[in-house]
Amino acid sequence: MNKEMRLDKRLGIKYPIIQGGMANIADGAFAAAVSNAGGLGLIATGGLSVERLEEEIDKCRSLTKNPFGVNLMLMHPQASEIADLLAAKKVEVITTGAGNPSRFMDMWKEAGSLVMPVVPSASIAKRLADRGADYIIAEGTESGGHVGEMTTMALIPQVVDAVDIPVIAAGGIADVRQLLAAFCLGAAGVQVGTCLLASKECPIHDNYKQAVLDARDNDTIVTGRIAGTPVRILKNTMAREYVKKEREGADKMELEQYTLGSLRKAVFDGDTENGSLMAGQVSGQIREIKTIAEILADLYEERFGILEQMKSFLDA
Ligand code: TUI
Repeated sequence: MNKEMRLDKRLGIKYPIIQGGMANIADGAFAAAVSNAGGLGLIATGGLSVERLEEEIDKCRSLTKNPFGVNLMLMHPQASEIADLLAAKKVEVITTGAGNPSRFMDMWKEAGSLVMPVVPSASIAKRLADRGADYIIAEGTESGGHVGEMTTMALIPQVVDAVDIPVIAAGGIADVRQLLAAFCLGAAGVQVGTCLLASKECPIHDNYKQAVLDARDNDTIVTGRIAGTPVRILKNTMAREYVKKEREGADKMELEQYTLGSLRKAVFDGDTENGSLMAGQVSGQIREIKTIAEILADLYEERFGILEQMKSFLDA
């Protein structure tokens, strides 16, 4: 692979690691903490007004000299206004999720931003690469939050083969083994979210962090697979009720009762039974709270030991 394509080389940052969007969680201070630790921090727009977002961008700029970005959640009711703001503020990196960002891409590129849509399939990746994306972030269904159907293992090589631009792997990556596996699949970098929930700097309620630490491999569930918007969260009372009602054929309005404001309940109130605790399948391998700097170093600096073990594959 062309080295310049690698995320860390392209951006001049320490690690080829980008932080996932994380609505209602990743504010300016958190994104700056990730960027200061050597990754690419992102401010999440989900749950923020345009005015609050502008404040968070200014705050992030005041807290770090390193590159950072903004993730535009395209289901945001003010997505167009936010898109304009990102161009006006000349945000260095723009990632998008939960929809098609085509209508904004020319404007962002003219503003000099690097555009990195998050996608769940090779066909959508190809469409957005042809439209002028700089990187594709291909996200497997192992992720927390809004997910597609494809697993990271099956998705990444197919996206790499479908596009001529570098691909960042997301979904199911929380330690160095998974990071190296993503590079073996052809990725130019990785995106992580769940492992950063268990950081000292993460502003979520302690109950949410504890729930991630307590989770075992099979403790996430996808709500909304039938009703429309699939979202992976930790199993709790709300999730079980939701999926039960969904199976019984409840309509969207009835289901919304369970989800309305539920992410905020988890993040701010620490309500682990009725809140929506978005988290990925890697929750089961996360055992302790660390600093962001420790999490990123553990993800990357340990790679030599694993590669040493892999050398047996080079033997005749
Ligand atoms: O967007 C995410 N993850 C998210 S967004 C979010 S906030 C939210 N909360 C409740 C309900 C819905 C959203 C929490 N987690 N990941 C990236 C992602 N993008 N996953 C799937 C997609 C996606 C889906 C369809 C991207 C493009 C797309 O294109 C559709 C089209 O027609 O082009």
